[in-house]
Amino acid sequence: MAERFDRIWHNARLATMRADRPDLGEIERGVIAARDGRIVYAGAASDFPADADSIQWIDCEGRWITPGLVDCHTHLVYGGNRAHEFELRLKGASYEEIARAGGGIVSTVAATRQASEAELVASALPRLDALLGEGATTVEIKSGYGLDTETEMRQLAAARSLGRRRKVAIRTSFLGAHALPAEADGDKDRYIDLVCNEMLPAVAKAGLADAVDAFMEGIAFSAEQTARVFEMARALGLPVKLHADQLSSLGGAALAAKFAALSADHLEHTDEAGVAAMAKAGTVAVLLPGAFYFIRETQKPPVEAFRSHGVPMALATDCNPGSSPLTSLLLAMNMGATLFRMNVAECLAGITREGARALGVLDETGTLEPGKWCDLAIWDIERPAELVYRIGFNPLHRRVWRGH
Ligand code: DI6
Ligand code: FE
Repeated sequence: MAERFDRIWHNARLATMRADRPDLGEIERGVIAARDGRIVYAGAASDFPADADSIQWIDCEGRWITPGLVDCHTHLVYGGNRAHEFELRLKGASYEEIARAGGGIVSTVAATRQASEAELVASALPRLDALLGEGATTVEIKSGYGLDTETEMRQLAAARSLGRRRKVAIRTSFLGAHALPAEADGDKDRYIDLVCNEMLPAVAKAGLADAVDAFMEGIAFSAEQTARVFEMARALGLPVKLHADQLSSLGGAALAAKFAALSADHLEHTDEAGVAAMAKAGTVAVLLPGAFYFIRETQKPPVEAFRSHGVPMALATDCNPGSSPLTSLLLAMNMGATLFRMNVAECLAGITREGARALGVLDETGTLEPGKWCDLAIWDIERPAELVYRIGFNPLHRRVWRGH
């Protein structure tokens, strides 16, 4: 008897992004068949059973299908905005100067503390919709603008709520160790006590976080303080990731690797020893060209070293109000190519397969392979390079999340 599917996309060209195929894992005359939201077949039309039966057949008219896009690093949920700070920067102030003068992250903290969960959801929805409008099907969202237990939990709850309002998988990361709140009176160690002993256990108990992140930086937390947060995350069974080596070289990549972090992110100032440690630990390098561009950083992440050591590279928006007000993964790819000299296959893998790996969900999404969720982006393009090459143009034809 003929095998029965829910939906079949045919007459398509596939960029499967499978890790076991070279480049994009392209298939020129391809078919995708789905049942119960999962991919059952993604391959050549010539190998697909001619008598297959399906509730719906979708003729893709030669369009390209990639995996649904993954934005593996965002701070999408926050109150207020920082357009004013941008104006100050245009007058000459640097990102670090503004942070040290009490602006920066802590000004967003004040606005976030004042916002209700409903207000946080409402202000984040247009940003989420911008990502979805370009084919995103999985989006990570961090806390880190509450810096007290109640507001951190409200931010994470707002992030979870976004996932019920739109057809998208939301992965949350607790980033209590993002900045020092004013009421901590400059005592970073005591604040880290609060993060470890109160915030993290409460967040874990409520099931609000899928991972734990920290900002290890001169203007944020030290290696020792970060390690304390990671020890507690480990005790609670939560994977870790790290904002590492963004503005200075403090050995963040090596520390992330020591804790077998899912990812280390930013990495502009990472040295070769850090890269080697990441390779050994299987930690993904998440590169964030939007932040590099927006704060006019000049030190580039060591892309060539990541390549030669075999460290997987992901790309993400880092969408946040201070250093990367970016809601476009297509533009993140263009920046990855133009600013960091990543090639087309690396850019596309960065917002699909490697983004999924950086979130620990590669067995669920990120490539076109049987068994995974049927998360697709269908594009009106002639060749995949167009997705990377164009600036400010969105050729998305249709987005499919879990088969619909
Ligand atoms: N690194 C960043 O670039 C953002 N957070 C972080 O840890 C900046 C967040 C902000 O300025 O609001
Ligand atoms: Fe970030």
